[in-house]
Amino acid sequence: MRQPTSAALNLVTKNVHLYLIKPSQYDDDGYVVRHWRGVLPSNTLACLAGLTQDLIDRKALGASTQIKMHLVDEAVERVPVRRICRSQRVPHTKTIVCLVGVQTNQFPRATDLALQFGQAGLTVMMGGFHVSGYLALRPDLPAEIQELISAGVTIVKGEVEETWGDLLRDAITGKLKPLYDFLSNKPDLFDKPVPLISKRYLRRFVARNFGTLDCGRGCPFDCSFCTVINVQGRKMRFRSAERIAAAVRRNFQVHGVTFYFFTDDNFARNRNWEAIFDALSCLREIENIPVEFMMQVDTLSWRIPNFVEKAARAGCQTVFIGVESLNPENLKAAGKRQNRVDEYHSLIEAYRRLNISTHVAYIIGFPCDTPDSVRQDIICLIEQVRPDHASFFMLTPLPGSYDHLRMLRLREWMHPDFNLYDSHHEVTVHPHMKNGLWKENYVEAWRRFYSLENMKAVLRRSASRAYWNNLLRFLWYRNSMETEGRHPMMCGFVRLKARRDRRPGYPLPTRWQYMKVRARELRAQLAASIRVLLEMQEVWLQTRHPSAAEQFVAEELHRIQMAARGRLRLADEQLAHLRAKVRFPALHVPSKIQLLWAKWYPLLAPSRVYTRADLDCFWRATWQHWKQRQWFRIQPHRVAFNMFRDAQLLLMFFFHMARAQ
Ligand code: B12
Ligand code: SF4
Repeated sequence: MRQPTSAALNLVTKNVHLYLIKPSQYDDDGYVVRHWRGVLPSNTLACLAGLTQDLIDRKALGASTQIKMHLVDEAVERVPVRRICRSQRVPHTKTIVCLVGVQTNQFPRATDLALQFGQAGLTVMMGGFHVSGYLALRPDLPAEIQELISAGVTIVKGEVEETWGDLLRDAITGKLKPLYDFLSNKPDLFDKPVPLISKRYLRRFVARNFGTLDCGRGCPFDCSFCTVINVQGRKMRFRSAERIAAAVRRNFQVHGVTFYFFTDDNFARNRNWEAIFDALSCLREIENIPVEFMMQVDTLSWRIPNFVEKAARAGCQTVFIGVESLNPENLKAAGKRQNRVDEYHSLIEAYRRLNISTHVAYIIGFPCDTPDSVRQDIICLIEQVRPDHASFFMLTPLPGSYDHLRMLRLREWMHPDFNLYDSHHEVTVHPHMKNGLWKENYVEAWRRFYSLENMKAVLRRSASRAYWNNLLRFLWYRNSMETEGRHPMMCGFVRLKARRDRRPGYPLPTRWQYMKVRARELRAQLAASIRVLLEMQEVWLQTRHPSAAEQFVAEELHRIQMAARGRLRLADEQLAHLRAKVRFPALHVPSKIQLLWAKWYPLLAPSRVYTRADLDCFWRATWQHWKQRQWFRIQPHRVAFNMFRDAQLLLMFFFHMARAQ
């Protein structure tokens, strides 16, 4: 990396506000998508924050240049456009805005932001997979990119671990070029600064102990729908195990982070996997740092000697696997030759045996898919392959993938609006699923997989370590689909909208119009969220694993009942509890009176409730009476009683959920 050369410029610019902004996407009504709480923090933000902090610590941009870094993730907070534009008005201050990690579906929003900042005279740069992939396979400059460059926005192609300092120096001195191309110069990651966790940023997410880290980049395979190979390359690069372990240790001690999403596209092909797993195992076993993680792997990973065993020992909680399709013809067409459909079940079992949850990625819309074949394949996925979770995607020709290049060359129709390239919209014409049938089948796949029956089946076969992890993911996924109809990976909790954050070209509603629509939406979303919560509570009641003491009491009761030839007296039940007390001293032994009451009032023994069906039935009937104005049929004492029971069950649900975290 070049050393600081421009001492003179520091006399002019003393303070630099560096805004790293991860843009969001517009929804189908043109509003910016934002949530009160997100689920997955952005790794690109963390990566660039790590690189910047390293420059600051080393004073690599000159001793007198003060860099103030601001992280803004538009998925969970509003971009303070006016404040950012004003920040440069202070003398000797420069504001640099970086639109980071811009994916194709975020490109239209990123463009609108870039143009606003550019008009205010700020220095603006944009990077990420869209620009890198779009320009990787095309010799020409597409019109959208040309427009940005003409507006003074600098476009950065490729990864910047070795060039971030140079870029910032050019930005501070006003010498930025219109386009930087680092694609052919991929950085070695081994000893580069690791992604930096920010506590302030994590506060905007559901789980504050959640961090991200990319332990390596690249993938040796050849899938035609994937952009990774054309941007990060086929040659695997990786970080040192010692640096990863040091970051995990520090993040635990300073921020309490214990769970990671290792964002590598294919951890199994990271040549350093064994050293990384060993280092994590040491942290867990010797330093008592309870680190856990999820990672992405390929379908052959389970065959790598010791891989699954070492992953489990290192704290792997979930693997995300690209099975993509159950139809071998589809896999062949997509160049995914490494996937063997007949081995999928063994693959899932290999991980499940060691209590690692399995989450498969499944694409709908390959050339051989038809409505019938998709339906059959999803049933087969649920009944025979039996993964714990599935994420469905609509096949999308992402710029930077061979699919996109082929369609461009053949001049096939692709939707001109990149905002829709989120694998959740139809952006091409499918030969066998026209007129909305493709989306219908895609939505049906989600519904079928996340049906109450399948969720219960998954939870019943989950080991207790994986149980709450699986249940919470179900809650997140169902909530995303039922409340907003959005892809869970692009959704958080409680949708927020700002009246003015609307896509250019959409009318700006008056305050009154906006409030009316929002009130309706919020009411519908609240109702959907409550429905999902109650459904998940029922799933939990029907599948929850009894504690060791509960199990013991049940077995004792059964034994006594058998001995008494089917007659069970209250005294027998108390005897079972007393025996359990000998083995589990902390167990509360109910008195005879309590047991008697508990027989009639589940209220006094909520742990014996295994369904909320009677409650649901009562509330449905009460609601009917209310609607038909038959108020005399509503019994206030029963309403109060059942409200109390409901509150008690809900508390118990939350209590168990919190205890599992
Ligand atoms: C992790 C991940 C996610 C996570 C994101 C959360 C997280 N924890 O980060 C989740 C699961 C939510 C996700 C969701 C989706 N993802 Co995703 N995801 C990834 C993945 C595997 C890793 C991202 C990452 O951390 N990369 C490492 C960072 C450091 O790389 P980077 O972003 O490219 O940044 C480097 C450079 O580009 C550069 N840079 C970036 N920005 C800037 C800015 C400036 C100014 C400069 C100078 C440099 C610069 O510097 C960085 C360091 O070198 C990538 C694949 C990949 N290998 O990157 C896919 C990927 C980004 N995802 C992709 C897609 C399509 C999606 C979804 C649409 C799929 C879906 N329907 O769910 C959604 C969209 C979500 C959204 N709206 O953001 C595509 C994007 C392709 C495209 N052209 O848009 C990718 C490339 C995967 C693929 N197979 O093609 N994803
Ligand atoms: S295995 Fe995954 S990361 Fe690798 S090329 Fe295929 S889709 Fe992309």
